[in-house]
Amino acid sequence: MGRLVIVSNRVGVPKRGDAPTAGGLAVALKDAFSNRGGLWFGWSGTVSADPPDVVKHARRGNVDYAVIDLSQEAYEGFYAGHANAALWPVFHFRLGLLSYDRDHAECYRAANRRYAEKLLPLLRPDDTIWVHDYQLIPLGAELRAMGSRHRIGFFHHIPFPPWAVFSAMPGAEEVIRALLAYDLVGVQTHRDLTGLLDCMAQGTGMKVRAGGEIRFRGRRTRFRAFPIAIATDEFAELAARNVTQPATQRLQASLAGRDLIIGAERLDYTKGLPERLRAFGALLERFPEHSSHVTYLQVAARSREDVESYKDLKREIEHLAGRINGDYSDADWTPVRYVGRAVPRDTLAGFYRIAKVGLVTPLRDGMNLVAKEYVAAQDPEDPGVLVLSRFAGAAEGMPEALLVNPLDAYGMAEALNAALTMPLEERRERHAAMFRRLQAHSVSGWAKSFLDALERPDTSDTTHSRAAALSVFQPRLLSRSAATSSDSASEESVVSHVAGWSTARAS
Ligand code: ADQ
Repeated sequence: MGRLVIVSNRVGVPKRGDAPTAGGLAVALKDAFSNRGGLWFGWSGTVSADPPDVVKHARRGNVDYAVIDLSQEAYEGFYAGHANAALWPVFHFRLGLLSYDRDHAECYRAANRRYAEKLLPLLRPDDTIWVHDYQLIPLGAELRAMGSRHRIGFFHHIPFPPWAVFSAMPGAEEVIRALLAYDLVGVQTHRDLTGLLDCMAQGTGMKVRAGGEIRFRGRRTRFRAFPIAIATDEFAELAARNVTQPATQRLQASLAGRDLIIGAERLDYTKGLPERLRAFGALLERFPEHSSHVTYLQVAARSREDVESYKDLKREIEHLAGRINGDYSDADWTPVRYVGRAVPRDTLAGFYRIAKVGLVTPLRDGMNLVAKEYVAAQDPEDPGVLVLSRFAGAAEGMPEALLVNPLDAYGMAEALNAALTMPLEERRERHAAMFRRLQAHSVSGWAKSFLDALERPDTSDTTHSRAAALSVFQPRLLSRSAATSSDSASEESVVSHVAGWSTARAS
């Protein structure tokens, strides 16, 4: 078996001797390297005024790291510009925030070309290449143009809108066509797969075959859903351990017996933070019995502070939190606590565990790992309740959460009230069903199913990738099918639905 080569926008080279605890994706990908070794290539995270045109190398265990810096111009045009100001909003359905600049789009292509030029000499003929996320969509096409004949897969971590939305971005066809350079393109959910296949059919004008593939110039590109997972048992243990740690104990003591609602994410307009604050305000207005009995803690790690829309968002959140606290606080109670920075993963796990409600309400999200981590962190004997946006990919596999539309403040307030007053038996049942499903789909299984589908396309299509995709395709079917013999019937109906859809689009 050849090496695995992972390419991601940001590569954190671990310090020597670091335990591999960083978090979600890093753990998943390290696991994928574990039995075959390989190369991890991407941006160092450093912007150099005058970048040395060199690749920096490091070796940790059986993984070689190779990273390059970005110039200030590439950072502004490629990363802050086209990737974060054009692609990020359009992929999250936010056309009003889409800011397109032709020079930035050219910088995006040029940065991907440079990545390809630097990566190509490091490759061996039998390497398998796995490219991650929207910053690197054209990388496969650039590598092909330079003669690469490797197996190359691409995983898209964020939502995939239908063509009616995506085509609003100038140059949309070029982005979509670039995906045909890959052998396999993976997205998170059935909903994203539907959007992707729509874009492939309409953006290329090509026939999408039954099962979701396009054949073009002797290459077959397959499109599949691979819902990302977390290391559930490890996270559950981490949370249980951290309940007794000082940070969690201090938070618990400061609540003085009040219920805790928790939200945690990067400070990003896709995460629905202002809408969430309005919903919490609506809870206190509509259900005054909770006044003085509940505290909402929002932990929001700073992110992309040099993009204008992120500065506006920060101001709006601070204003809303201030207003709610001004309207409802008491001398001994502050309803909203806002922590504007990243907190260590183990601390966050302890916080999740003592929170009675996990409030995870993005306007759009590829998956949303916080939803899964919150459920994994709960005490099964006395679990909290997850209030989850129906627009998070995670919602497709978590029907037992209280699903809400994040734009409906009063609807969310009702869900919060239901969560805060839910009887223990119901909380246990909902939690147990979600926890079991999380345990059944490990993060290493996610990486394995993608790589199997990439490297053994003909066998894997009927095993891992299909099973993994089905776990989110039809949550209701899944919960029914767990103990019945209707699995194959359910599976067929889902598969034929997708096949029928793609055939119809193509005609
Ligand atoms: P993100 O948009 O970064 O990921 P998410 O999936 O929620 O979002 O993962 C965030 C991670 O950061 C979680 O592990 C969470 O615990 C951690 N985190 C959140 N807030 C934090 C804070 N304040 N301090 C420290 N850690 C914090 C993208 C896509 C998602 C997709 C993932 C993985 O946007 O939809 O689920 O990739 O594919």
